[in-house]
Amino acid sequence: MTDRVLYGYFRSSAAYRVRIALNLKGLDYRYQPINLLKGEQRSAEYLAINPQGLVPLLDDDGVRIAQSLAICEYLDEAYPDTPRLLPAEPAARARVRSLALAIAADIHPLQNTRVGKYLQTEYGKDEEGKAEWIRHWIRTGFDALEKQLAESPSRYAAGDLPTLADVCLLPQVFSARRFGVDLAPYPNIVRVADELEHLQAFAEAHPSRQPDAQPDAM
Ligand SMILES: N[C@@H](CCC(=O)N[C@@H](CS)C(=O)NCC(=O)O)C(=O)O
Repeated sequence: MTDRVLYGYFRSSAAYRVRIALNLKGLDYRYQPINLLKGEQRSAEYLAINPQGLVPLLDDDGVRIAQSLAICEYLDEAYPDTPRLLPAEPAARARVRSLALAIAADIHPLQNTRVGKYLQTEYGKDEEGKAEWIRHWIRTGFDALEKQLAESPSRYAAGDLPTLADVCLLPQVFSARRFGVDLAPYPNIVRVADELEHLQAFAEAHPSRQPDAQPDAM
């Protein structure tokens, strides 16, 4: 039997992506919580398996991969008989990657714990200042994403089947709600998120359903 371990944190949106991907593909895994608030991502033990000091990390029977999008693409390539996260046709594939990266590369890094800490220690931002910084970058990214979804509306972010774009979208909407972003200007993003929330693979990956969930920190 394959020994597959996902190192994550219930509220990490990058780990949330990988949980969705594993669920969509029907791949079993063990979940190993890494408490980001306690700094466990920087423990010597964790750095030995992931020098990047971030979650998620997937250990797929000895194949260790950091970075959520690399993990998702690995799963697509290593398990080609499971539902695909990326379409085969080049233009459709590029659109899915483009939407996914707009979230994973351009929005999400600016809301990271270590960025918030740096804003606090080096620039004197308080909790509200940090939250407003995060809301600003989510709104900037969502303004563009909303237009892209409106230009070619479909059931999910990029067609009638969930893809890597959706794997990134729902966790980002979760974060947007958590940080108090007003989603009224983003009807297409909210519509797609509502569709996704009804899919079992997405629902079971929700932060509140993880073993390390802290209900008062949702
Ligand atoms: N680009 C990375 C981002 C990973 C990442 O930023 N993870 C966050 C949680 S969402 C983390 O581990 N933060 C710990 C910290 O900032 O110290 C990916 O997609 O996996």
